[in-house]
Amino acid sequence: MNEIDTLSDSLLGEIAAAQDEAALEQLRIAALGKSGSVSALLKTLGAMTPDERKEKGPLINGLRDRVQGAITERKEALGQAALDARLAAERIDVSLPVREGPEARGRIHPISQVIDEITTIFGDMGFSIAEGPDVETDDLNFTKLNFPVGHPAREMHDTFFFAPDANGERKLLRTHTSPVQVRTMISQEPPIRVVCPGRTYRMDSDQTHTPMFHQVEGLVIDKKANFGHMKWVLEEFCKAFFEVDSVKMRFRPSFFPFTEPSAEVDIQCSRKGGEIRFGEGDDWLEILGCGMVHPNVLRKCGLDPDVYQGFAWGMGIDRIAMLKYGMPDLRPFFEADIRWLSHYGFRPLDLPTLTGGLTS
Ligand code: 2NL
Repeated sequence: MNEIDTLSDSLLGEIAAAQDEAALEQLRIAALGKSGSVSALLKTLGAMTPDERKEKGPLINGLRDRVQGAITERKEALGQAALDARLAAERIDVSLPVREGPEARGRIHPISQVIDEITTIFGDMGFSIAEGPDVETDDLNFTKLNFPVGHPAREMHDTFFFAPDANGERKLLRTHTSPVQVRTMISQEPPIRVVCPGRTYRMDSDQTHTPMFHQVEGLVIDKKANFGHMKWVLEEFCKAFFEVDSVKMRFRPSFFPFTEPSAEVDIQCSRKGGEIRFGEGDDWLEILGCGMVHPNVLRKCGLDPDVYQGFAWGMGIDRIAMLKYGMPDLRPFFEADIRWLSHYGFRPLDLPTLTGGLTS
């Protein structure tokens, strides 16, 4: 075998064995570079006789072309192999389940859930939902609701008052959601059917009371709205909320400054082995207060009591949430403990509906 064939075989073998582009570049320099082995052969052509050159020229040039071609080919093959490896390594199986996002992991607080349930039930009965500010005036929280001057609820030790402002007005944290209904009566023409959920505040703190708590109140004003209508509305509410077909209710006479007559309402329940059930048994549980709106309240809110009458009720949300969902202690409600919330919380996309079940 001559010198050219030997060099050709060894170069082509090395090129075919090169494992990456860097090795290939080294080989190219060693063969075709300025002082490369093929370049050295090409330089010998100058010193040859014309006959010798005619014979060796095509052989040496052919070698150069073969080496150059082999390098290009190997480079392409290495590039393709690298791409195949990357495609295989970065392949994504789109059929795998996605990781749960916050919308699946998050939980709705039981109080928010109960407010959603209550507003869904009353919304279905044709009520509007209204909200108002937590910081209220003495007038909207007490005076318009027929609280006499000197009523104990107006005392500093029951109500959170702010320092008087430049005009001497003393704002307060609302002690009930009634000011929202007062605002509704002042700003809207009857008929009124409104439900007002929200935060309320009283200076009370022990095992069963927190200084901030939640209430929902309802108000109906029309020309002939009466106590019988109120009983029906409240009974339908209790059946829907406690998810039972029938429930006995007991209306006991009571007193509120803003209603006359007034009643406290108990619902039938059974208590066995620490478990409470509604719509059965012969125990009673107090769940709300209600009454016919006092004529003084109507008058103070710009309504003529000889034309309009109505009824109202109020209940605490925190306690009925505890009862409905079997939560033994009120305090964790406001501790923002993620472990408690993932146990007692509700899935964010399972919204309460009357047709699909409030808590399906
Ligand atoms: C209770 C009792 C009640 C009302 C709230 C009300 C509101 C207006 C006029 C008349 Cl604007 N009444 N609200 C009426 C009766 C009872 O709440 O035990 N709440 C926890």
